[in-house]
Amino acid sequence: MLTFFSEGSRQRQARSELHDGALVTPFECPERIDLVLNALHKAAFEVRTPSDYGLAPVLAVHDSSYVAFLESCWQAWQAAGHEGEAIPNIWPARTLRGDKIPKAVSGQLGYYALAAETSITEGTFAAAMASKDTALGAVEHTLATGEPTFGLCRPPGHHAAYDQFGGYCFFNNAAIAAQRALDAGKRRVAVLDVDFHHGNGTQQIFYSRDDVLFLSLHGDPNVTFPYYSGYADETGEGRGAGFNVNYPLPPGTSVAAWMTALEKALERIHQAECELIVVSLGVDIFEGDPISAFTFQHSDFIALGKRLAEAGLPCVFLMEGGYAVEDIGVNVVNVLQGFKQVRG
Ligand code: SP5
Ligand code: ZN
Repeated sequence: MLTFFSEGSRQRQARSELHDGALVTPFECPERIDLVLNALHKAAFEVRTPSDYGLAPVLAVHDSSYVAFLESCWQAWQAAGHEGEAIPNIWPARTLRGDKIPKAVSGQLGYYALAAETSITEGTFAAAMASKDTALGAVEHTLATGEPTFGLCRPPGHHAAYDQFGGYCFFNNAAIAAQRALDAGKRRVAVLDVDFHHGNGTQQIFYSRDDVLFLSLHGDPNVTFPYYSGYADETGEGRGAGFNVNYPLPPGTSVAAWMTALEKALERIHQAECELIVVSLGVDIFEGDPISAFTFQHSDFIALGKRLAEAGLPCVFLMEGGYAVEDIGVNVVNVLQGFKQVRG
């Protein structure tokens, strides 16, 4: 299975993440890339550099003012004389106005952010551009050949909504890839999100559409980030009614119970006659993940890859989360190896 990866992903080198009330070194760190690349090389996977696909595929799912904000934010933040990294500290929360986009960068940050852990820094926009190119390189190859692909996206994407960043995400790589597949002629695409956290951004982007079926298995939002999205009663609206499926699961959920939810998701994908699956592959479902609470062991990732292969559809795997850095390489490779064992 071919992997796509863009070196530009290294340009995000944030120093700070607001975590448990302190600024810490971000869990979503550049070292994640090399640990996955090393494991891929060891397993003899070929890694290819994607083309530059420009901004058009980003603007197909994101707001142009939001994209312009991401591009200019770091410069504006510095010009305003702020010393640290760009981190929001006020939002258009429920009792404030949501219809104003302030002039000051601090006001814009709150408008376009959905969480405060994710700083914007010098290379953030460039890395987000590289990450969506990785996703697009992967989906283009799958569309052209029918072969499965893996896109080693960094930064991840599934928390990024139409006009909001957060949860370490800026551009929604899975949404960009799914939209590209539709534009290339697929009639319906499934985005299957197995990251520990709910893919609120992907859900929001496609919530009123029936051409993308979004399904997510994740930690119960009552007790898990992003808290305000990911409940089972979020099922889509308008034409999209029935095309959004959430499987919130309690912390500590067994792999067997998780796999039962996966069976239901795959059944729904089959029933909806999806023609391609984009897998939002977060390996933060690993038991050793420092910020998550599911119980996957190394070998369970092989079983996951096998089961996805048995679904029989063209498959694009895109990297989302996974922060047990010493283990994320083997966990990713195990999914891909499991898939290969079934589909060659
Ligand atoms: C792509 C992705 O996996 N994003 C995750 C973003 C999570 N951000 C906030 C996490 C807060 C975790 N708090 C748990 C503390 C456990 N000790
Ligand atoms: Zn996650």
